Amino acid sequence: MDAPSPDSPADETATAPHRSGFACFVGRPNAGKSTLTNALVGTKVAITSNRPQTTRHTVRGIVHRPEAQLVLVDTPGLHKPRTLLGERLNDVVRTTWAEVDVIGFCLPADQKIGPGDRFIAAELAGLKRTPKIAVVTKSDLVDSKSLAEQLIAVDRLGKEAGFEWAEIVPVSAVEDRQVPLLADLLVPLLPEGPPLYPDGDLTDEPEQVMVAELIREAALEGVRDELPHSIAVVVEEMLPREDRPADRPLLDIHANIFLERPSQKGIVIGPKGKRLKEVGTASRAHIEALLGTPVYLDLHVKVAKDWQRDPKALRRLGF
Ligand SMILES: Nc1nc2c(ncn2[C@@H]2O[C@H](COP(=O)(O)OP(=O)(O)OP(=O)(O)O)[C@@H](O)[C@H]2O)c(=O)[nH]1
Ligand SMILES: [Mg+2]
Repeated sequence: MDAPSPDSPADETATAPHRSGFACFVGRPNAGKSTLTNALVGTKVAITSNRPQTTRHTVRGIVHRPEAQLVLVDTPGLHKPRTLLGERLNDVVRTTWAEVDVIGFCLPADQKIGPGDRFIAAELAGLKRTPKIAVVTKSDLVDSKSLAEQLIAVDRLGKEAGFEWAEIVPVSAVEDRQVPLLADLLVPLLPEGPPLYPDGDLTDEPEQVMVAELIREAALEGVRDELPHSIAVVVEEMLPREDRPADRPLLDIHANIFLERPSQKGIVIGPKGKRLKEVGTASRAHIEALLGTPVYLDLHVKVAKDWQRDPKALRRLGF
């Protein structure tokens, strides 16, 4: 690149090259990757929950700046797999981090660095050319002394794995602390290039997938133990209702909630269908906000026996 000549305009944005590229967030389940992705994009592109392994596919969120376009790739939490689904999710993470321009390793401020984190750090060490930023998430949950200790521990984690972090930055996605700063740190690590997505696009998730995810997010609320892992949602059909006046449209959405065992149906449906109705009401509000149209949501609960371990079922459910 040519050095700016002495008489070139002082305005930096006029001369700085435009940058664009991909940054992925990785980390253990529940580390706050999806919440952080949403905070950076400024809208909900990925569902979140306090259950581990909420994210099951990569979700792209796009941050637009005058001088850069930063494409964030939220990934499933890397974990010790116990099912075929778990193995598939880990494969998705490894494929993603091998392809991106910069990696953001998310480590919660309120949890001691453990074997899971060291395992991830050791794998990241193999990606020698990709810059790695350590993102200490959920900084609102600890006092400044604990946060300082965690930053030191994270620094050590990199050194022990054999690499230096490009940056170590604490953030709180919930309280919006240092979130724009993180984008500022990621952008210079992207290659020069034109925007990759049209102006204003915030994600490339298909609407049908986002709708299914919003239903799954509502279904995860309040269920415990193994059940969250057993829930999968597929939107079968989204069709505008016929014979509606132009000023009062209605979108019919038919979706199936799949579980792994018949015994799980009662919990998800609830007494007299109460829980299922709550799931419908909660998710419909989010879906209507997303699509900007009134929706009639038709939910059915079905069993796909042991789908997390069954290659055929996984394929049918889109994994
Ligand atoms: N207090 C606080 N909680 C947070 C913050 N970020 C995320 N959380 C909470 O942490 C939990 C997990 O957040 P997610 O964003 O779903 O975590 P994830 O890393 O995407 O999890 P997986 O998709 O399962 O790998 C949720 O209950 C969030 O509300 C934060 O900055 N502060
Ligand atoms: Mg997630």
